[in-house]
Amino acid sequence: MRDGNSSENSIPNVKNLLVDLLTAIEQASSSKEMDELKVHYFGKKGLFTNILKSVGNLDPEKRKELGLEVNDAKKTFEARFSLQLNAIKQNEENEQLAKEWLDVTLPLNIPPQSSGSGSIHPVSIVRKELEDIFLGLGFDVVDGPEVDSEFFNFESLNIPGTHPARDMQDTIWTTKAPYLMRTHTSTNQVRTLLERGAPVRIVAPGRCFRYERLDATHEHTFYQMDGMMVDRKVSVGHLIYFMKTLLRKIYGFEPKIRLRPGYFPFVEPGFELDIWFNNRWLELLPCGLMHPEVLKHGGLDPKEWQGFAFGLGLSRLVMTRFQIDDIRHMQSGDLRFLRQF
Ligand code: FA5
Repeated sequence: MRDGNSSENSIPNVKNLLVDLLTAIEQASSSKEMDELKVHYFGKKGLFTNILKSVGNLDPEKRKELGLEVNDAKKTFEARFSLQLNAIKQNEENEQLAKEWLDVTLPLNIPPQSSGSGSIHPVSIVRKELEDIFLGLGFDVVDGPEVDSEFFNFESLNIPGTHPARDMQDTIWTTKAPYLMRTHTSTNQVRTLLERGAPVRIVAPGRCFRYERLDATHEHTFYQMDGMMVDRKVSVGHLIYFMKTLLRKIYGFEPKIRLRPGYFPFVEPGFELDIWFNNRWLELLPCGLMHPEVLKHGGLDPKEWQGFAFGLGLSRLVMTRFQIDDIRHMQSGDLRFLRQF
């Protein structure tokens, strides 16, 4: 790099310096080098800055000319600088991505099973069976976001901010209000009504998240499958028929269940359907007739339309299906557990 000290002859130096600078920019290959260049030429003690500082001994006409030239040089520099910096950053990002790239086709360093292949997770096995059962009963399968709004998780389900029912589901909030990790798959009820109108039959399997005290039947991240049927005449009779059909098909026999009143602000009447498992009753399948307020949020007139909804504890159903004694095995990533399926 040439020196840019000013003198009577400093005006040509601006041009020379600029050429040097542009060449250096072209050759720079990292954002660090670019930062250094900026400081070297335009920093407090930079070469161009020094020129400007030492114009005192020039006559006013020359001073003005020099000032303009340095300004022009700075503009040219800034334009080229930002172009080159963008290109460098893009390169750096690509290099980083290339380093972090994971070849999922590479064989894992895991001792091979007898079959040498992986297996399907028990939740996926049962979810697929459920989807097939419901497709056969005229239901569609829908999916919704895991990070959802307070509206779809609570308000649309007749649970306003002050409602004590919010405490029934300990919520994991994001730092961006009003978004949260959905506490249940019931978020799909009003979303589907708004998207599809009525009549409609859907099931919505997916992950839910709660700030829970963990034990053998409670996980912080678990699966549910909500279901909903809305039509002109839907009664508790329909609800019970569908719940019994579901359980008979999934177990292959009629399991021991009990139906008792249950409270959820989004159904009226509401029920808890429990299943006998490991010598005790396990809450599995809460359900009920959809509350008029929910139908209204979905844009429907409750005098014209009725519906039932249920929220199956999918992870718990999987436990009972495969006699898994602790729900925490399911997401433990323990291969000894997974290889049994
Ligand atoms: C609900 O989440 C309601 N949305 C269900 C519903 C839908 C009711 C539609 C009426 C109409 P609840 O919080 O009880 O309700 O959860 C439903 C089921 O999810 C429970 O019966 C249980 O089987 C399962 N569940 C709840 N919390 C957990 C958890 N921490 N770990 C595993 N399973 C859970």
